[in-house]
Amino acid sequence: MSDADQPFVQEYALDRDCTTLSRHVLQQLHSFSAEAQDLSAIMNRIALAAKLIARRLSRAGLMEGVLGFTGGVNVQGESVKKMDVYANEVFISVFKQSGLVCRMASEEMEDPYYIPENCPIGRYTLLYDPIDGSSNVDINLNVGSIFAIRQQEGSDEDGTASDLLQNGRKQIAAGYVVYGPSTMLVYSIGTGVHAFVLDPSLGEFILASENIRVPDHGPIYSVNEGNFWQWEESIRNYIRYVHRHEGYTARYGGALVGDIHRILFQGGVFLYPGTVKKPEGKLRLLYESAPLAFLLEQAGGRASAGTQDILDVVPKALHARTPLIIGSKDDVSLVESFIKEQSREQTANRQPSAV
Ligand code: AHM
Ligand code: MG
Repeated sequence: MSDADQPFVQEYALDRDCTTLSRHVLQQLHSFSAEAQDLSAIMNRIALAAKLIARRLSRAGLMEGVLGFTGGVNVQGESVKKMDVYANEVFISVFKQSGLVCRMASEEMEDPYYIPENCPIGRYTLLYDPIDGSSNVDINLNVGSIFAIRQQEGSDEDGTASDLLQNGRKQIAAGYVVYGPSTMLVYSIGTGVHAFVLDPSLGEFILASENIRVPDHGPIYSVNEGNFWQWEESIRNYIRYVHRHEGYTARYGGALVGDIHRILFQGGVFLYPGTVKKPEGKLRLLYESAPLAFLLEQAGGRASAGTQDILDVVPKALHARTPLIIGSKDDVSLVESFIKEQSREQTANRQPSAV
């Protein structure tokens, strides 16, 4: 590079270093309206929660009382980890006094948390999974946080949060944080998908990739094949297809955020299908599947529950689960084609044969 190019390169690098998350949100919205300021402030608070969680995770093996189980079970009947509780409370404490949200609903709380009356109350609801893939925490592998923002609709005077039981197209922002070798925050406010890396020396999330597009097809299939014999025949047939064709490679980390992060950049499909005994699968619609579906659709990908787009699924309850097939659009459609084929066969078998 010639000397003449140097000032440009430096300026470019400096500009990039200055593109913080809150500035980026305002740039995306081309506005300083009250709503744009609120969204920017909300993302800033999520970033603060992520920094607190990342800090604790990075020293978890050196501190007392960070790793392992609490001994309790959550609303889903799953054993709760100490990090789940910590991260859930981190989100509450960064939002409680913010004046930005009126309620918060999380995978770890049976009912939504309502901002107390002595604190400023905002018009948004934060839905979140504070630590996703928490079985990875104790072995120092990647985990994530997932979040979505919805506007409160109606008064919610009875405190049932029934307006949250709407489809995922009601989300106005969604994203995740992946706590890996570096901490990355990926978000969308409906204007594409953008990734930020936490620069520990600045304590700021700095723009790393803008307008990320997931390839239409990719080599990765990501699924817990240990469940093979519990699945419907259609999913087994898809996996058999993948085994018999060249160009596929399996990757499964046991933590959704990391698995989807890989697919976002490299293409492919992540599946958590239902089983014959548990057709609704494992993943929660409001805290996991819908936020990630919003993000992948914004990146040009797809997310399906099998026969319906995830963003069209209306939850019956706050903690409702759905099967999830998400990633590159061609790969998601391929999985769906096996599901359609099975349902066609079942319908044909039910028809009385013509005499
Ligand atoms: P969690 O939110 O309780 O951690 O559960 C969700 C996690 C996902 O991150 C991951 O894809 C899946 O559960 C792994 O489940 P399994 O161990 O059944 O493959
Ligand atoms: Mg989870």
